[in-house]
Amino acid sequence: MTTTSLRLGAGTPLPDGVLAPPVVPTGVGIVHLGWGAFHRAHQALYTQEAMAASGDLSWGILGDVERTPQLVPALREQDGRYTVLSVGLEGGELVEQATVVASVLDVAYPGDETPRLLAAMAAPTTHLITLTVTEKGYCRTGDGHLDLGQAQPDVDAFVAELGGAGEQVPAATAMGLLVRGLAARFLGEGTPVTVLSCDNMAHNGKVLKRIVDEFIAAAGPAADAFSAWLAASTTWPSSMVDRITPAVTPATLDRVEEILGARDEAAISGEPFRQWVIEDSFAAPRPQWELVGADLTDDVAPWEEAKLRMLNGTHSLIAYSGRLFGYATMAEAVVAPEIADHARAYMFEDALPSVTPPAGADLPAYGEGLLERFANPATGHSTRQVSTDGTQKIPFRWGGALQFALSNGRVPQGIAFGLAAWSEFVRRAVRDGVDLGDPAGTEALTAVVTEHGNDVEGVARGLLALPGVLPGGAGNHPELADAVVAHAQALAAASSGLL
Ligand code: CS2
Repeated sequence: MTTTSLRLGAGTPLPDGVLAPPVVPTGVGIVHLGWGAFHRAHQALYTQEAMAASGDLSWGILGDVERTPQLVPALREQDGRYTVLSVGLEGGELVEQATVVASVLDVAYPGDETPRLLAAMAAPTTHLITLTVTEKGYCRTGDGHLDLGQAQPDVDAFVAELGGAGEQVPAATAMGLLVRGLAARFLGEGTPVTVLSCDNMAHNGKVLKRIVDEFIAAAGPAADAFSAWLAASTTWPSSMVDRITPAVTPATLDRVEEILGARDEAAISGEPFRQWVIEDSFAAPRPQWELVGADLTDDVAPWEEAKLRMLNGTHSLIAYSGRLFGYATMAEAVVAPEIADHARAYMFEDALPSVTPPAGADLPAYGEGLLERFANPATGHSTRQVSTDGTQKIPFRWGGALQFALSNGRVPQGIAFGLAAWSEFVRRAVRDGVDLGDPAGTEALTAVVTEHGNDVEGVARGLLALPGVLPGGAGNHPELADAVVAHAQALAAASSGLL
């Protein structure tokens, strides 16, 4: 590791080969909720490039940092600059490209900066509120409705703020922060705004709007005028986002430091590939992302389906089975003899046939391309990272393909293997006291394993029956359940550990 006292900032000279920010925004046009690694490697980069391509510099980003407050002082010290390191392989050679990004003007932690975030969402110069708060940030109960247990303090603050009596207490949830920001906008100049979900969920815009509607309903008649404004002045497009972005490790930061000759505490790395398909339904101006490769379309659903079922669904299968067989990285696990055939069976026999092909897409080629991307060892993408939040991810990843197969009289063996790998992962994690990485599901998952102990079949059947994981009764389908149990028993016989 190199050590240098130099810190990345606006004035840092950048070595040859590092791409410097082509432009610097003149003001905040976007408030982004859930400012994390994925946003930094994806939307913030598209936005920088769109500003450069269009010459419209009004699209600076203010990021709400939900989970990593230490990044707030770090980014400020760096004048908002950070590095995206693209890592790929070409002809077996590592190819790296460092790009310094300047589209993020500032970040704020809602713990103590809720008033600032609310004011930014209310500002007429803000035209877009975007989100990557992850599936669990949508604050839903197992049956998909707003979890008032979590959201009630924000509902109370929302009612108080609408009545002009609020103290702008810290937001308890991302959903609360969003609705309270919209309320501040309504109470201010009330100019139209687009709310764009960039989370990995089917119909993410609709899911978000439904939760927001439930939040507003919980406030009762006090929110009637606000609701009317919302209906007239906001849109909620869906979008599909894609770029494999591994969690930052000390090694990532050290490598970026070597390349830059300066320390960057907010650096991240990602694969070279990226894709963004956005429903073209905006209530207000937006950056010209289409100039830099984003696809603005009337119908985003086919791409959402293809990506979630083929990419993310296969990812989850590889991650859970990878951890059972001791593979730390996705690249090792996807080609492992115990896993590769099951991943292909899932991808090509279960997921692909269930997808409505997006216009112009070649789905078999898309699937092969995904497997190649997963096998890129340069990213270091870990099975542990992808195995998190199973109860939140499984419904969107496996649910649709499962329903499709069962309604066609077929038991999907790839999905059955994936569910079995998840079940064995859960059983062994609880048995060994390993973190499930699924805060929203931990209580229910632990209860199933506690009830069935080391009984592989009992745990599998218990998990399949959990509400909210599999769509409408699919978990009780007798042949599916038998197939999952058979795979779980085979997995238990083949390996007993857990990485
Ligand atoms: C992954 C995704 O962690 C996960 O669950 O499946 O984050 C995946 O890498 C991205 O969706 C790729 O765009």
